[in-house]
Amino acid sequence: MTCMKNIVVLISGGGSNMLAIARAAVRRQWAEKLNARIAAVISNRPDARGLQLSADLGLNTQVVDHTAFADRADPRTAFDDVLRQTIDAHEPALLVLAGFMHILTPGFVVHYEGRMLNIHPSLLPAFTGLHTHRRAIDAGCHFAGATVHQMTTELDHGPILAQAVVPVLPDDTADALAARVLTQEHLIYPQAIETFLKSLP
Ligand code: NHR
Ligand code: GAR
Repeated sequence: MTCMKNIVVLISGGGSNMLAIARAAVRRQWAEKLNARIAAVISNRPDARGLQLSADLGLNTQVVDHTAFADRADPRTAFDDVLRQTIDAHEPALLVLAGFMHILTPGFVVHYEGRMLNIHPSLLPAFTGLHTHRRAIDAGCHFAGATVHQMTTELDHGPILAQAVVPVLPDDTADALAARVLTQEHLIYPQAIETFLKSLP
């Protein structure tokens, strides 16, 4: 179909959010009801477990390895240029970051502004950046969670589309908290994407 809304998913690791999104696409009939499909899953790490998961689902997978650009004068821009070309070959209506761990340049973000979502494992605006679960425990937070937001050029900022809250338990470890948050991510991210798809022209 010519006007299919293509979704491109960026991953770096386990790919459990990608899997939740792919399952929702089938279960909720995004192709039939929203004219939307996952056109490709792209990883910046060749060893990402999510790549195999994606391939097992029959999804189109690609790798753009950021370490291959290390010797360039401007490695981040060089990587982003190739990543952008790889993504744009799919003419995406929506770009979804799902555990993508590589910071993107402002030029890249501007190119996709208004059609790029991220899930961040904290209750934004608290704990932008990395090691969010360790930091929430160390700060004595009683609650933690995850946030789906539109991306802007400011790291881990942008309009919030969905949040989920989980308790921080006594003697929690960062891993235990991360696992608790992740189960909620799998619920809110597909839902937020579906709502966002419905809002697209
Ligand atoms: N890029 C821009 N420009 N803006 C954002 O808001 C972004 C982004 C790229 C990724 C996801 C983000 C998160 O949800 C994300 C948001 C990676 C880092 C990071 O420091 C920070 C935030 C996020 C993702 N990455 C290191 C880097 O130097 C590498 C860390 C690693 O490989 O383990 O790129 O949390
Ligand atoms: C998720 O918890 C996601 O929120 C987080 O990484 C995990 C990826 O899991 N994202 C970040 O930390 C971004 N910096 P997954 O690969 O199994 O979806």
